[in-house]
Amino acid sequence: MKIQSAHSWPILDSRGNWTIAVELTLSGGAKAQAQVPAGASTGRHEAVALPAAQAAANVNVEIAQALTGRDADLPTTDRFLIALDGTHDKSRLGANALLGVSCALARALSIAAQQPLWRTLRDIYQPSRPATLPRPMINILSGGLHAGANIEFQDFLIIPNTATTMHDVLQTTVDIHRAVGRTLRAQGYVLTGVADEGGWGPLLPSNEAAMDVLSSQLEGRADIAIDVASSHFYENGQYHLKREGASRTAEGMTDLLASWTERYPLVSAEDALAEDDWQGWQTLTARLKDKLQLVGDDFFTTNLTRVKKGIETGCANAVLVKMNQIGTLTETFEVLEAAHAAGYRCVVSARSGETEDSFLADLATASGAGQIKIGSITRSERLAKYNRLLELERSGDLALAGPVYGR
Ligand code: 2PG
Ligand code: MG
Repeated sequence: MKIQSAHSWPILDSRGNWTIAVELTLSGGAKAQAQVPAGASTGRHEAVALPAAQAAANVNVEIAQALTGRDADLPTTDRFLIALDGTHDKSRLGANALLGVSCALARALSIAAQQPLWRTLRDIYQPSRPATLPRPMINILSGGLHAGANIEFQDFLIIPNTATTMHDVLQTTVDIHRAVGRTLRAQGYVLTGVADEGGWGPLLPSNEAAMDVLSSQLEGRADIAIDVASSHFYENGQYHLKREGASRTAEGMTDLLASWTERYPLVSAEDALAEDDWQGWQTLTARLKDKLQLVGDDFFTTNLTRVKKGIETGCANAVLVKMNQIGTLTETFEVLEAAHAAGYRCVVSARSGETEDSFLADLATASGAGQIKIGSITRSERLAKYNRLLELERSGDLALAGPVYGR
């Protein structure tokens, strides 16, 4: 099978920013689209997304010309595009242009093979690892860059660890999301809508207040995960918690998390320290790796070189995997493979600027990553993925991954 044509055009994402859609047609007639997400709290080491119009033009002219007539093999195409771009960060053609092509090709191949997307991805990249429905960590309260910096920490999430089906995971989430909303209103917080990922974004006095409200509504049905997204309030060696009028060193942040593991059912912490605070991460990991899943997002940026360095230096014990941080599916699966081989866990993640594309649900399932982070249950760009997971569950072939606890 050959690639027959590639087209791209600008579309809007969930924040009303322009991103791109890509459509690929194969010689057998299979045709598929993919849509590319975008972050707000982006890591400094992410591959570079170009403005949508420019990325779309690159697909329509240079990439379309280069790909037409080539074999429709996914890893070969990804490597060809990486070489065609020629930069270390995909800044010439755009990581968004490359990812759109990569995902549209995967989907076109699955259509040609008449099988679900997750099976095609698994057959290409992970033939020996069992596919599973990922257990979601789901945003209930938001802060940081996703909620007008009301508090500094970005995500307060639940992991419905007692649920045994995706349906139960989501029912638990609906119950807790509503209960937290009611509690906030009862405590006098004004809720005028939801934050970028569908969680509540109230003007709380401190990060700890968010932990108090959330933990009060769990009823033993879920544990807590947080995304500190700390690079965004780190300056000159200090983590500045403006809302509570305090600053902490890396050690002070580690002390705070250690105390939270004693007081709350906290099992996972993402980007607890900043993206280049390697020394801080080493100490944090040495101290808390047996109690917490310590996830690197901006810290790793789904970049194989950074993940390998983290493994070698004993930093973190889990990787947040975002395909647009690196720009191709082939490199995304390389990171998953390296993490798994080292015993690091993986959380496949959406971006805060999302589209109605459900690709991520199939990616997480195919990879056997075991965990997914998509956002909350009140916005359709998130529900596209959750509802796809429900559809996959219905097929009966896939089990829900086990509960997630700290280590
Ligand atoms: C994160 C993501 C998703 P963004 O930090 O993990 O929540 O946010 O896409 O803005 O980087
Ligand atoms: Mg993050």
